Amino acid sequence: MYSKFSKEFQEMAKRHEELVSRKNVIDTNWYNGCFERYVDPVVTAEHIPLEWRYDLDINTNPYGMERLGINAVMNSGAVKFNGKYLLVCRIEGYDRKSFFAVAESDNGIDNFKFRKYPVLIDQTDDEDTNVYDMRLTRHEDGWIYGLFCTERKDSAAPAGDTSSAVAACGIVRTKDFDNWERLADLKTPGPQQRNVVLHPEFVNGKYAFYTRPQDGFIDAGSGGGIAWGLSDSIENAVLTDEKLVDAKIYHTVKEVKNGCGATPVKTKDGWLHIAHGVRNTAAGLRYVLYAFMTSLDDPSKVIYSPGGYFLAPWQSERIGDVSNVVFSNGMIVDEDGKVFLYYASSDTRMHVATSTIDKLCDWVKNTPADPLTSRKCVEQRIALIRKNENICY
Ligand code: M1P
Repeated sequence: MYSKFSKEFQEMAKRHEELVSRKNVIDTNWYNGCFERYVDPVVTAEHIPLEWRYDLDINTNPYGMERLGINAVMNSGAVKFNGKYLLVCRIEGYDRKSFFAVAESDNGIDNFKFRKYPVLIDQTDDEDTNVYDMRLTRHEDGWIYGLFCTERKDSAAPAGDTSSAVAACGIVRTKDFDNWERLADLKTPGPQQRNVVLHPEFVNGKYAFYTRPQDGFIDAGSGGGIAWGLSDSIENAVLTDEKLVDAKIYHTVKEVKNGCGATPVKTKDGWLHIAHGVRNTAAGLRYVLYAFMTSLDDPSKVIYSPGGYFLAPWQSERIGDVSNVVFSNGMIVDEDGKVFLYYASSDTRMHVATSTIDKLCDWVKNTPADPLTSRKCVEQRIALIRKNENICY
């Protein structure tokens, strides 16, 4: 019999503690000179505290059944807060609803522990059905903002269509990650929005947003790619114009759609972005991460655009609820330039990759652009081989 004080529960609690306290180490089977991967995911469904999943009262749950199970922990925003590496995780219950919870670690690669309760976000007048994928921005106005996707059933869908939804950008802000203030949803010319990111600095005295306008819930369609707009207010944020920044392009890693990932990082060379690109395959959509850099003078202007992907699903990362997906919406940079890139694999679990700002800037500035045809790609590769042949030191 399971109860809070039973031997069975104590054993389960011990196994859980061992999991969440497990040391994580660099995976030596991976090398690309740019970033390190780690042997274990940093947060999974199994990391969720037992008391969030089990009724531990022997009177109401005599068989010790898990009734409020967790299906996945994925797409997490990230920020350094009070010296800790803090994730606002997207947690998905067995009931398919996602919600947010704060997990913190002293070193950013293991021992992530959840705060006592998940985050309870106020509703607006238009109730959200589902919320997910929060990007955290420490803004120069003094607040930490969380921009997330809010999803509601499409009221214009024909009767019998119980799938069509409308996605928009919800906004909350906090100073301590316990108390959250909900602001009005972002209004944009694009009919649907996902993957909206708040730029950390004012631009021309305004709040600046990277958006991803889309025609339908899944289909980015004429949305074109990652866009940019300015708003006078954050409490009632409105973009009257969305200018295309980084277009989706035929026969590239971002052929079907793309979207900003973590809040861009300011470097001496420009604003560093790790975004996701999507292409179609016979097995369904494939999501990879790619990188680009925008100008310090004009953060809506792309100045470096290395070809191909930066990070793709690898080994067991390929398999999950939505296979062949990596997705990132959180990155932390330490004062010494070490980078912690948090990414989810296959909409199932969270990982970290580490690098440095110097390496990422080198990658973005010196990796050649996609030449866009097979012929030009072969020419590019032959040039590399010839260069290697001629090295004589
Ligand atoms: O399933 C893969 C991802 O699909 C969506 O991303 P996008 O808006 O670019 O299509 C999001 O729902 C994301 O949460 C999910 O990981």
